[in-house]
Order: sequence, then C-alpha cells, then structure tokens
Amino acid sequence: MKNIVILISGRGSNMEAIVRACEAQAWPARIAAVISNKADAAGIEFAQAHGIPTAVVASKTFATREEFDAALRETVDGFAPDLVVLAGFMRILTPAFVEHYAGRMLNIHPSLLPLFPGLHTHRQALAAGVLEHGATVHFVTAELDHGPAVLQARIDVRPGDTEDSLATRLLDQEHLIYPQAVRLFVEDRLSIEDGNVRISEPN
Ligand code: NHR
Ligand code: GAR
Repeated sequence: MKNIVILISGRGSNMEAIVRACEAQAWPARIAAVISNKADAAGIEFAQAHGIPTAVVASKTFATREEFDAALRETVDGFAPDLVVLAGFMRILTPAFVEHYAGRMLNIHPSLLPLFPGLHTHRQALAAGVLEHGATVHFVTAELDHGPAVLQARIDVRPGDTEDSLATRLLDQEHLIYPQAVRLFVEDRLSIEDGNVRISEPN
C-alpha cells in the first residue's frame, strides 16, 4: 500500500476526485492525509467526512517561505508519504522542499504546459487567442510549472468563452486526468528518463 498525502488550499475538487477514484478502483494506496495551508479550505471538511486525517499548516503564520516549508515538510513526513499530490495548492515551494520529494510529487496546472506557467492561466489563454486550452499533470521541480509532464487534457476555446467558462469546462477534464495520473504512479508505471516521463504497460 502506498501512502498519498494531498496538499490543498481551497475547494479541493481535484482532491475529491482522487479520493473517490482511490476508493472506487481499489488502488494499492491509501489517502494518508489531506493538508491545507489555509484554515478555511473547504476541502478539509470533505476529507474529514471521509475519515481521512487532516492537518492545517497556516502559511500566513510564518515569516518566511523557508520556515513555512520546514513546518509543512515535518507535517507531511509525519504521514510517511510515497507520493505528495498538489491539488489546487497555491504556495510556491522552495527548492529544498521540492528536492526532498523529488520524483514523488505531482501537480495539476490548468494550462497546456509549457504554455502559460504561473497564475491566471485562463486569462493568459484568452489574451493569447489560442483555440485550444487544457491542463497538465506534471512532476514538481524547483522551476515553477516546468517539471516532466505525465498527462494532458484538452478543451476547445469557443467564441464567447470567459475565464470562468474555461475554468469550469476544464475542471471536468482535470477530474479525469489527475486520478489517472496518480493511479499510474501508485501502480509503479511512471518513470523519468532523460527528463521525460515514460509510462509503462500494466503488469
Ligand atoms: N513549487 C515549485 N517549486 N514548483 C512547482 O512547479 C510548483 C510549486 C508550487 C505550486 C502549483 C502551481 C500551479 O499549478 C505549484 C507548482 C502557486 C503559484 C503562485 O504564484 C504559482 C503556481 C502554482 C501555485 N503562488 C503565490 C506565491 O507567492 C501565491 C498566490 C496566492 O496565494 O494566491 O506563492 O499553478
Ligand atoms: C484547479 O483548476 C487547478 O488546476 C488549479 O486550481 C484549481 C483548484 O481547484 N490550480 C492552480 O491554479 C495551481 N496554482 P480544486 O481546489 O477544486 O481542485
């Protein structure tokens, strides 16, 4: 059984999709904890209702990123994670934190990376006039939104689309690919070769 620790900052709908898929598909894994950097994250209530251990490490109570990341690492490591999943987690992580979880931390970013790293991706996509938008699950590296990509999902950009309409339509796709990617990881089917992800056949 692999231990998965999920980090959130808010709603937690991607976390919810992963929790449900893990239960429904009987993965060789358990959700060991859901941890938020914000005390009022709605996702914490869902996790508690599912009997999943939760913790809050409130980022605003720390003076520096280094101190926050040290406290977060201590809490995360208390759950002996094989995999750390960022799901709508909104704090940039220090290189030391990222290095500690190298090869075992995933993120979902709401763009077709390498397009539109950083924040406000739907706004960036509309401003660029792209006809296709999407989301990328990637391994987390120190360089923001630049780690090796595992899976992507695409949506068309339609006339009249807004940041909200894109975000809403994309979220349905995120809820499909993020559980798929996490499942590949817990089934030991992901490896990184020459900086790219290789997906192996099921055993
Ligand atoms: N940390 C590292 N080192 N590398 C990555 O690839 C990371 C990461 C931390 C989070 C998620 C990412 C996203 O998918 C992620 C990937 C937050 C920001 C940000 O600017 C940017 C990208 C992501 C998450 N955060 C502000 C900060 O100063 C705070 C913004 C806020 O609180 O609303 O940390 O998009
Ligand atoms: C998702 O769309 C996710 O891709 C995005 O925020 C939303 C979180 O929703 N992540 C980022 O923008 C990371 N900076 P959720 O809390 O319901 O999963």
